[in-house]
Amino acid sequence: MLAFAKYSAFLIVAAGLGFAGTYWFLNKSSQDISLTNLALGKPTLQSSYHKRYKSSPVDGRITGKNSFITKKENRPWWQVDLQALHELSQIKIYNVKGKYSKRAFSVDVLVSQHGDEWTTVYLNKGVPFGGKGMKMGPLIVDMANSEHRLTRYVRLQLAKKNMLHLDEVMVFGKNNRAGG
Ligand SMILES: [Ca+2]
Repeated sequence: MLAFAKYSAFLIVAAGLGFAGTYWFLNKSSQDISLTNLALGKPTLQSSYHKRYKSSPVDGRITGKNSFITKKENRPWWQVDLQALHELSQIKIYNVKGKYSKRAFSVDVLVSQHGDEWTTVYLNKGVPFGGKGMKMGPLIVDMANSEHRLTRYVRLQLAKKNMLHLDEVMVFGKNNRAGG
């Protein structure tokens, strides 16, 4: 009886360690995938330049200030080239602090595999969002369940005539080093 009890206890501990190990492994692998900011340091382009900034919206530094700004025009846009096809999980858009933050509320998100044909994957439709030092957090666009998550280019475009300016844009996903 004592031997059986010891054996049972051993099985329970072993199963517990097994579960903990599996949880740690799964958790670690999902973090590795979703926490890679694929936009970091990648080439960007925008529809026009109102002013040039030394800071960049893809340098990983969130300041609450503008890091790019277009001229006032119809449907201005900004885009980043991830330089290969990647499976995206999430796009995080940090607005600038102050009254001009509302300009970005009409932002749409478009994606393209080759930079020629674009598919709209998200319409923000005027919903307020913030960023560093603001009550509201950044705009988070879920891409993990999008049928268009495999992409190379990500474009942000206003639905209206205005100036497009933001602080930081992060594009998370599975890093496809082999390219595609
Ligand atoms: Ca920045």
